[in-house]
Amino acid sequence: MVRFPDAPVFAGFNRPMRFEGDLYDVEVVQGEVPRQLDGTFYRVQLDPQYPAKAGDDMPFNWDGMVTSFRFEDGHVDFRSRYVRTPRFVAERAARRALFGSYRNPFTDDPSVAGMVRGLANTNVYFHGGRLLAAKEDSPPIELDPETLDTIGPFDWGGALTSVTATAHPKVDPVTGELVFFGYAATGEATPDVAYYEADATGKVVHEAWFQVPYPAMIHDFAVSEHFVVFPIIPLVMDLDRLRAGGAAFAWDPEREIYLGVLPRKGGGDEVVWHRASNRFASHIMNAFDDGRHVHVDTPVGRTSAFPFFPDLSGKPFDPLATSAYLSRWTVDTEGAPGIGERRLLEAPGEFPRMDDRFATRPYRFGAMALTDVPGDSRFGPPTGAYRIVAAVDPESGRVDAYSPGPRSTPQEPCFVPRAPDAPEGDGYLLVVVGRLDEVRSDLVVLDARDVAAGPLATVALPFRLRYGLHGNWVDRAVLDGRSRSGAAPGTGGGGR
Ligand code: V55
Ligand code: FE
Repeated sequence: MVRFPDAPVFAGFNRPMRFEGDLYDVEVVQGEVPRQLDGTFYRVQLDPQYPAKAGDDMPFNWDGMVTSFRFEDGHVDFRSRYVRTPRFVAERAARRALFGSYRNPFTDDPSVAGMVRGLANTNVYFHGGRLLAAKEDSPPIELDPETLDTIGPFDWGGALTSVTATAHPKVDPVTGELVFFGYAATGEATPDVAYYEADATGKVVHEAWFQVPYPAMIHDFAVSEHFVVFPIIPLVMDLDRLRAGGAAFAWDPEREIYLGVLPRKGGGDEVVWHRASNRFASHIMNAFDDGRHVHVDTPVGRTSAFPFFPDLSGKPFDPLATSAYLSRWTVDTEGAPGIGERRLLEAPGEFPRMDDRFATRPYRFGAMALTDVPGDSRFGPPTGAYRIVAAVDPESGRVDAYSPGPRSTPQEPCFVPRAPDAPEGDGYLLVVVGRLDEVRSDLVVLDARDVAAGPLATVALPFRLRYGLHGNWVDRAVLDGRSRSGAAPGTGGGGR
């Protein structure tokens, strides 16, 4: 028998859905879906199959459900499927949770000791002809791009020597290479990191190992033309705490942050650590370099954005203190050690994305979910929740914003170019929007060049989607194998 605890995390709009389905030709209730959109938008959402074995459950510990929106000739077909991770399959057979707390193997049922704990719940990306659903504690799971059926764990033909692989790999759009890494690479709370590059076909061509100043969550990283940058932010991981059944990560407000910088395809002994005082960052919008200075653009906040990880100082969680502002970190690889920081935007937000055809290079277009645009009278007072979608220019600080309404929740925007050779930022933003009062979700299509004008089309699902993390667009030509990427000549496509 399944019964979820009577807790806010499982109530109302957040009630587990656990439903897989197909909806052909979803109703378009407003506007017209641009016919140029020819391909599939994949994303992943969090949906627990069973109530957790441990009482202290949290969203990052829920099963990954991949959704696809297939665009063709102004029509959109929807599909959703759970990723059949080894963990999902074992729990389904047992008809109950066998795995315990988030990232804590010491809380598991003895019957699953040693099993891969991955949930494939953080990102879904396409590279080398494969669709991969990923979580940073395990190897990705390959899916059939058409049916979303699970093919199985993917380890780059045995080349993945780390027990983990990031959910935020980057594609170099010029070479088509996938740049990725695993942290806690030899087990939870270990200081080991493995860095890899795979060529456009998915063959691993580079591997380097190094150790971090202290074990921490390395949720995302930065890749430029000539450098790779690993941010060490003090969401610390500790083996003793894990053994005692405690939280996998805790926020340490005392600890400094580090950026580990090494040349692309450099060896583990080439990492140089740059330090700055305590602050929080999670996702990277983009990075670029001039051969000497590396610039990393990321929303920076004063403290951890995650209420479910304890603060080592004992301070209670303060949602207003978490506001993050897109900022530029600069490291001079030939000068003095240290990290320069400059704020790029005055509007707080997260889920930074870009036009992936310009990833790793200088760029002028980003997209984000915002909690506020100070001074914009169209939006009411901030609530701390994401309620605004925006296209932004990291150079000028220009914000082109649209709010789907105070009772609507936009998820991460995904950019799609209007055509393979369209100028940077000329295209569409695809955004899943939750309608809290209608208990339903829409997929909204915005003009990336005029976001404030509101949706070009609203694709209305007659049911709600779950809280989702990340996703990517894949052009039809790439899915059909006619092109390595539909994004631009010579690009890898698929993005992070
Ligand atoms: C995040 C999400 C995760 C995770 C670690 O920042 C970090 C997001 C959905 O799982 O395991
Ligand atoms: Fe993420």
